[in-house]
Amino acid sequence: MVEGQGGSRSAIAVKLIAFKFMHRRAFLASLAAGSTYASAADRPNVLFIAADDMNNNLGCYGHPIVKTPNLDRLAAAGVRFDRAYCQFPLCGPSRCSLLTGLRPDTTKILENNIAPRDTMPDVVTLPQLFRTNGWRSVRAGKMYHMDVPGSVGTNKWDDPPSWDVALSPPGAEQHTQGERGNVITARPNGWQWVAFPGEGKDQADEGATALALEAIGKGTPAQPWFIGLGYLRPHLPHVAPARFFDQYPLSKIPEPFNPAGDRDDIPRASELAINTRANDMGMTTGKEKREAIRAYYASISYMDWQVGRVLEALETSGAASRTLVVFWGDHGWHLGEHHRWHKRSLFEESARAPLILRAPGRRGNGKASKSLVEFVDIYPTLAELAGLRGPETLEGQSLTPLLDNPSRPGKRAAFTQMYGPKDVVGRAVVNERYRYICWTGTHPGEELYDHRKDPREFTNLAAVPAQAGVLKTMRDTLDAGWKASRAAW
Ligand SMILES: [Ca+2]
Repeated sequence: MVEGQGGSRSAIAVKLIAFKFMHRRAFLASLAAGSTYASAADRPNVLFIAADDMNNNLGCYGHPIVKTPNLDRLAAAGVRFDRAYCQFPLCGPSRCSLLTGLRPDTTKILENNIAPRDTMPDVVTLPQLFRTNGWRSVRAGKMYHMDVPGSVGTNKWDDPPSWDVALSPPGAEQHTQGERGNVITARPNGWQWVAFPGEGKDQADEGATALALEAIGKGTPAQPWFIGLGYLRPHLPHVAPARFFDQYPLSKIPEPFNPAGDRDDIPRASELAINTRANDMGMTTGKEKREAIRAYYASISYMDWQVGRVLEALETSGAASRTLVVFWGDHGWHLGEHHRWHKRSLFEESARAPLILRAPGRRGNGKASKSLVEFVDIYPTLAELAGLRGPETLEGQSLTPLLDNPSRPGKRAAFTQMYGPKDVVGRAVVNERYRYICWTGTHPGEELYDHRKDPREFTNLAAVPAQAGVLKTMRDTLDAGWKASRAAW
């Protein structure tokens, strides 16, 4: 069994850890103004779905192989954001930023295994804003940081004031019985894939779905709900029913492509930041890499299937027409690009992540937006859609103009930052055409990529004399900061 988990897998339903937090802070009332809705029945529910380490390899984002029929349907009924960027490509810092509406420089959470209130005792989180205004707030699975697989089933770095009910379903994770292999031989504990028979009642994501279904079933028009539904997959270990692996014959999975010498122009800091994972995580054969990719894809389809069950229950409940549905990945994930397998990178595959938002009745539903948006924008967007006023200190912008007109220009630039081992500090900015990365600390360096000519970021233009003008513009954009790149609305 997973360390610290205890109990038999068959008894997961009754082994869920429940926490009720009854206290409310009086000061919140002054920060979180009341709803503008005339009656409680007008207030929308929020189904807030996160997937862990989820890059943009979804069918609805145009992936040629990955099958995600349920998320594809959600995207077809909502607005799909094609250029949404996380603020920090690591679970804990990204989630804390998104859930507080504040950037990592403000949250001061730049590493995993820190609870939001460790650095921000008086912060008003997104679910807390809803809770304080009368929504029933439920956490099902991973919302704030949870070390996977090490702390699955615990609430170590949760934020109690965010929730009326908070449950961390335990999961068998890498101990699941089934066909298996190592993604990285040097770290077998959790860095594995498992294709298991049956439906997986011993998986944490199954428990999260069960809780979400229960919470939706308990919903009433008199009290709206906010359900934070956090799936662990496709995060390692890549554990999924065998039938999802079977959707991806190994012969159909291409090996990662990298041109010769690609890494020659990548600064030392970037390689240090992602650590040994820049070296194909020790994988040496094409078969190993294809197996790792297949397992990631299978985990995505498994997560998608779970999402589908919840969306179906929402439809059946009759509440869909008064429910906002959001799907997001906390950051991206490399699958061999630049010989990288992981996050903690400021390349596109790691900094960009999916964001789909379905708000009933919006004119942009069914369309995609190529406008630049940031995850820090999600908080003010949902607050506005629910008629709530968030704290004045929020550092994002409501995206509601894009929900009606997805082709409208968005932000002038999006910002992602990172701190790594060995005093590595990186800041990245993307605009309509270019990505610029500035590394400071003991290993300074710069990167500049032209997405129009080089969308896979193979050629670093920072040292090319003819690009000096672009380089200066991007340096200036980064130095001017996020306030100078806000959308015009
Ligand atoms: Ca290169």
